[in-house]
Amino acid sequence: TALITLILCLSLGLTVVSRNITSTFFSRCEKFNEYDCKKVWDAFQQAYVNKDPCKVPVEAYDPLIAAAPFKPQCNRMMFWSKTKDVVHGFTEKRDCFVTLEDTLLGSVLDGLTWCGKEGSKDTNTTGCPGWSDCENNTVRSFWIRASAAFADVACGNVTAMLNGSINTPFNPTSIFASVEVPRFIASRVKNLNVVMVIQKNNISNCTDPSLKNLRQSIDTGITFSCKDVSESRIQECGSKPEIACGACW
Ligand code: AVW
Repeated sequence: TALITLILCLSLGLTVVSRNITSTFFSRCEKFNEYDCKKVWDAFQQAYVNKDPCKVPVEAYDPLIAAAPFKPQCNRMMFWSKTKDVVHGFTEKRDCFVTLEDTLLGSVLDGLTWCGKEGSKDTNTTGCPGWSDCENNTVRSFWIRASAAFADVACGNVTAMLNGSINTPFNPTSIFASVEVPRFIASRVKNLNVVMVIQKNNISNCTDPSLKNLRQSIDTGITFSCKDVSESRIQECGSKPEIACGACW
């Protein structure tokens, strides 16, 4: 009985440590019908379990991406930088655009923290390295890998929401600038349409010099446009289904 008690306690301990992320992962995953969530969970775990949380390279997630590939959704793909809340506030209400966080992998891991530990089978959700604590950290490598795969399937008219309330709306260190934009290729992507989100106290807009850098860094053959759109207009379009997607801005 001592042995059985020990085994019970150990498995209970393991369950408590990873229960939250496991149940969140599965309950979010099961909303998507066309994937085998157990297979996706196993591919997810192999990326970081039993590893130093600062030694998980971007490539560690290749098998996860292969287990849940992104489907191209031409003319509906939405990228963003420093506009997470306004973008998702909109995509939640209207079926006009698809962001990474609306896909299976993006949605199951959105807002979560996870990491493993050398010599352990556990998934921890506390005590994990922060975004900038080390280069190859478990969570950051996932978002870089997933963003790259999402950008790889971009096609047709691509939209990006940038933030007019910061100094450099197109920041070279962002995932959008460093991982996604370089993957837009003219043979797949026709236009890159920037929606500059303008709030009351905006300090930049489509005339910002950083947008010139964006225009210059995109593949030749992809046309570029930028439109200043007030945050309230985006919210209005989110709450009024009678406004057609193409008439939002
Ligand atoms: P972002 P990106 N600490 O708004 O262009 C913790 O800067 O980079 O936009 N988490 C962080 C940090 C940090 N210092 N920096 C970034 N993050 C996480 C995927 C955090 O979750 C989509 F397809 C934040 O909400 C977009 O087109 C998120 O990264 C593109 O990448 C985005 O940071 C947005 O990346």
